[in-house]
Amino acid sequence: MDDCIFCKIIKGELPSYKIYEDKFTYAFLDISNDGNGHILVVPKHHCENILDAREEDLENVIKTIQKISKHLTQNCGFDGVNILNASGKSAEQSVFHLHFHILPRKDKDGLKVFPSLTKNPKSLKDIQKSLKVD
Ligand code: DGP
Repeated sequence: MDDCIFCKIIKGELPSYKIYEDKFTYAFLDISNDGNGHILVVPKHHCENILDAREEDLENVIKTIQKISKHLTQNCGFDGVNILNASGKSAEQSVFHLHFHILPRKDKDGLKVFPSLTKNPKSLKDIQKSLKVD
């Protein structure tokens, strides 16, 4: 995609701090420079988000996420990772090239990665009824 910033980063037309690359995926530091090393993992094949991604791209991306996560925990002194994705404007996606955020975590690092959500007044049974995949 000509006007996609992540496509430009993948092609080297825009600079990035590369963490990992293979034939199908690219991982680089998020420009926000927050947390303890905020990494983005993207497929090289352009798609907007999880809703239009090809299965093969999802497979390749999740494999890269695991590879980097193992590296972070086995070689870089981290104890765990958070994996986050926003798909769609309503989900606060801001760059429309599929990407997963990896946030390396240490025990008691004090990072607040998950927002605390308001309680849903509906019962779990009612929610199941409206959301279940048949
Ligand atoms: P999201 O809100 O989930 O769509 O995340 C988009 C992320 O992309 C956001 O954390 C900031 C990051 N980002 C935006 N533009 C650039 C850029 O030009 N370079 C890098 N490295 N990251 C970017």
